[in-house]
Amino acid sequence: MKTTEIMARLQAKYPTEKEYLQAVQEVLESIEEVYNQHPEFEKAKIVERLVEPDRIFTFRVTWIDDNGEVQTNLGYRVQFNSAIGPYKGGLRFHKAVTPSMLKFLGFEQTFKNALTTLPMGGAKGGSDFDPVGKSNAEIMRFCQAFMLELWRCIGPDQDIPAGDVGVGGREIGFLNGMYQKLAREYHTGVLTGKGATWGGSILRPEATGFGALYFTQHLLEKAGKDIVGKKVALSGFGNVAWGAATKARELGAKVVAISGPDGVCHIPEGITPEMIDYMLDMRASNRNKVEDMAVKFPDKAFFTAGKKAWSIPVDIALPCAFQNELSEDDAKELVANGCWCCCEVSNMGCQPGAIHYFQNNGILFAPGKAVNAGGVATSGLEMTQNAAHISWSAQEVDDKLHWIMQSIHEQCVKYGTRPDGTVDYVKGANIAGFMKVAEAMLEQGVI
Ligand code: 2IT
Repeated sequence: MKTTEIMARLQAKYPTEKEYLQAVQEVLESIEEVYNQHPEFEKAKIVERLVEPDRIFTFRVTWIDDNGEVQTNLGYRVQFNSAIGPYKGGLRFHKAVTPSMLKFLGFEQTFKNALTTLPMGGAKGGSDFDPVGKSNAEIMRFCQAFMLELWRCIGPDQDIPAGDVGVGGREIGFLNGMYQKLAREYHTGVLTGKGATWGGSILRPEATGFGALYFTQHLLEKAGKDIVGKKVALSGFGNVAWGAATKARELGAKVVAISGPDGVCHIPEGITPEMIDYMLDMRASNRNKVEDMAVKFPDKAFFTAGKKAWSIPVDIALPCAFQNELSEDDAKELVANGCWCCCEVSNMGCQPGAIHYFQNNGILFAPGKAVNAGGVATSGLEMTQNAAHISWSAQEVDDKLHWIMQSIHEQCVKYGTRPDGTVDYVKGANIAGFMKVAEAMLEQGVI
């Protein structure tokens, strides 16, 4: 297998699908050497099969807005790979959603889910529906219209969606309500991220952010460092950033910056529990403005328009918002200001130039598919509880999440340790995820 040859073919076939090509390139570069030591992979054309989704559903979603006007969006579900378990992955509602974006996310999800130790295949879905500025009633009507099509593609042993950008507990509630009505069966396990009173797992809302910080702790420990007292910048103020801020604070770090599409809030004394709670109100308002934090806490948070979280001097950067949100220039600015660690919490949050800059300058770096896997892992734990018709305590879920994040870290170390003893977490995560999926595909024949 030659990465350059496969990429040339994919580029010719999908010339406009930039995010998808970027995600595939990163994985192929990492696995090329190991792959070529396994002639049985080459014979079964594992890579050629693995880079294409199993299938993509595309559907029209029509709904009526608060002015009585008819609106039409596109909906998708990309079922990427089910070699190790049923399709599993989030739904993203964002105006920029395209098949390329969902293909990249489904591809990443396949390897991420393999790292969790749980039997889950990879999928992703969503819509170009823009939640910004929408009322609660509009969100509900859109979710119902979306599920009217999606429900035929999913099922508790087939494909289990969850939230992602623009889809949180409220949206999962509306989606689940419509699913139950259509299916006429109470399938508790068809969506994850459900409410605690109707089958949701305790700690699922916090899990992505908590897991990211547990992973960061292991990474720091391996490098002989400690998180206590360290300054942290994070981007976004959605569910993931909220969980990350909560756990970072609990572990003794100081979150001094959060950002949004409008700019950055500098919080010199560190984020407080009241401010962390307020992040949830900011997200639920659908205004998508981080400036609201500075308006609410004028003596603690200071807003600068048009700047990113990466302009604030910190020790640790945690991108928690969107793909490609951290550029090579941002990486240079962070490092020039003293940053020495970046753990990607968003999926593919760093541009390739940023990752190379971090790695070439001895900055500790770990990729999203390892760092943020605690979210989908806890979705897996929610599925287990649903299947057994039981509900675990917060302690039980947190213990399992801890163990899973430790195990993901160990897999990265196993496959990513360099001759000098440092760890290439990108390579480690990609090889570990790939080996599991590739072996499962091999054993199940050419299908
Ligand atoms: O990117 C992700 O891993 C998620 N959005 C969570 C997926 C899930 O099924 O919980």
